[in-house]
Amino acid sequence: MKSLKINLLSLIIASLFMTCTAVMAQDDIIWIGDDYSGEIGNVVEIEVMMSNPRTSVSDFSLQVTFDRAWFSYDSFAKGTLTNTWADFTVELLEPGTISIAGNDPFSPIPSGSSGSLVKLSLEVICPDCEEDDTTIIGVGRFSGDIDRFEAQDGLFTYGLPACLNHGDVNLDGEVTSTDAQLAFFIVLGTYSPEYEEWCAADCLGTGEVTAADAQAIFFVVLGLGDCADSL
Ligand SMILES: [Ca+2]
Ligand SMILES: [Ca+2]
Repeated sequence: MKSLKINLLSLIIASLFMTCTAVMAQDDIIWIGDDYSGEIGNVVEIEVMMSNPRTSVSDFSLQVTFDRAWFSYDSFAKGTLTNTWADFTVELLEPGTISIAGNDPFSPIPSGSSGSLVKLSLEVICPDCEEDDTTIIGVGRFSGDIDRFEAQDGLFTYGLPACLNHGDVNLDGEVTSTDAQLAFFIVLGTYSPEYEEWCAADCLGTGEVTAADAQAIFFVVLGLGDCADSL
């Protein structure tokens, strides 16, 4: 009986220890949102993401770097974490280096948040890139509240852009009954879609276009559902 108690006690201590180390293992980190891909002429939206379990952020600056032979900077949009910030600047310091800075003492990003700081649109410009060539999109030079955050770079692969399952089959910027109809034509084989159109028609993101996708797009039109990706 005594040994059972000791065993139980050591089990509890061990599980407490594991819980503590699991909590401690969560670091404040800023990273390039995804593995991206695209071809010449594509405009790719790069997201700079942040997870800050420990540190509240009301003031930061950072730099995003990329190969100037691959991309030219197009435009930016604020991220989900910064969209209410009035003081927010994005500046192309030189080709391949973008500086991003923001502060808002009145609406800090509370610790425990996770989301995007900024979205950068970069146009793929490299004429000599070949399928599956890769390049790094870097993030760093952190200062302000994020100066001790970890950084994690992103990878860009030259090739077909990401397959987005958003339901806008004719790629006109909105989901309407026309898109549902086009999806049906794809199912019936009476319309041969381009890559992006096919991806859009696979509203449910299952890897094939079926009548269920056309129906799902109708539900989006009626406001009764969503596709796998938002438009
Ligand atoms: Ca459409
Ligand atoms: Ca599908």
